[in-house]
Amino acid sequence: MDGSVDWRGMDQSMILRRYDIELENLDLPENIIQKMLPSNPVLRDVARSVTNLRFRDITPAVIHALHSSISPIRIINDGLTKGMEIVSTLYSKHLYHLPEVMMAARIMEIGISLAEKQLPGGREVKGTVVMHAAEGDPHDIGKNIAAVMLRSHGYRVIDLGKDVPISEVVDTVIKTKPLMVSGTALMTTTMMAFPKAAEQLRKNGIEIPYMVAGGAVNREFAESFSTGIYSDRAPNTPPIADRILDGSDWQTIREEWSEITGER
Ligand code: B12
Repeated sequence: MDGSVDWRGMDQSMILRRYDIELENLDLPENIIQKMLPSNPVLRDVARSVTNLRFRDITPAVIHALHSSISPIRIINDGLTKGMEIVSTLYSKHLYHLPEVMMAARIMEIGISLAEKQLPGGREVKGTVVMHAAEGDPHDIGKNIAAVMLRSHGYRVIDLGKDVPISEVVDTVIKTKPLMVSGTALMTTTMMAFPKAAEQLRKNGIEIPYMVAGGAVNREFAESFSTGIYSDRAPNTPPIADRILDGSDWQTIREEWSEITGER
């Protein structure tokens, strides 16, 4: 043997095959979408309008769902948010890219604004919640969904938007005296804004629960600073707010978290 390779017996088709597609993306987007779509056919159409980026289909799909007596909250949670969850999965698998994610988010928002109009309104306001995405963080899709959930459960939401300076959060809380404050971070570089804001509030004598949420944080982080509590999913937020309304402080919410949310 002189060290050279003998190509004669080799299957040439293997040489031209893209190993990255073979190894990393065995699944096509459509297969993943199919597997994750809700089983209810009406909600399936709603979710599919989001996953397949169909601006034209979202309004008829949501109207059809509303006419099929599916509650607006279920349309938002199990149709629109589910669709966006699938899109996030496709993004993490490098099958969708940011333009697709942005389009899907816009389609989801169109659907949410339609469904939201049918939510029972005119009820007495239970309490106020101040919401924001952390200073330096432009990700607000999850926060917007959580805000819809809270509004639909009778809470007044003061939404400060995204990339909100700590000083603005602190000033607003001092001025409006909410039941709780809720911050969202999807970037590990922004989440430290929460303990800082909570500390400044404590220096001003305010010890209301500081709920933190979003992909960058977890329960352990949330409970690592005084007043911090965690919410992992937007639909878990109203039950937590209800407990605070009933008089639970941040320590009690921590103790009862699993019981309130049904999660571990
Ligand atoms: C959409 C998106 C964007 C959009 C945001 C648009 C918007 N208005 O929000 C844009 C294009 C602006 C963006 C920009 C960037 N992004 Co980006 N983005 C995403 C993406 C693809 C999806 C996030 C999303 O909205 N998902 C849909 C929602 C519904 O899901 P969710 O946020 O997970 O929310 C659920 C829960 O977390 C929770 N939740 C979330 N928020 C809240 C709030 C409350 C109160 C509650 C109760 C629950 C809750 O409930 C939801 C479900 O119930 C993620 C990847 C991913 N797979 O998450 C990256 C991601 C978050 N981005 C990332 C990065 C790095 C960036 C950039 C820095 C990229 C760059 N190099 O330029 C820039 C930011 C630059 C800047 N500083 O301005 C990283 C963050 C990594 C990290 N750990 O720090 C991620 C994880 C992508 C990655 N894998 O690298 N991004």
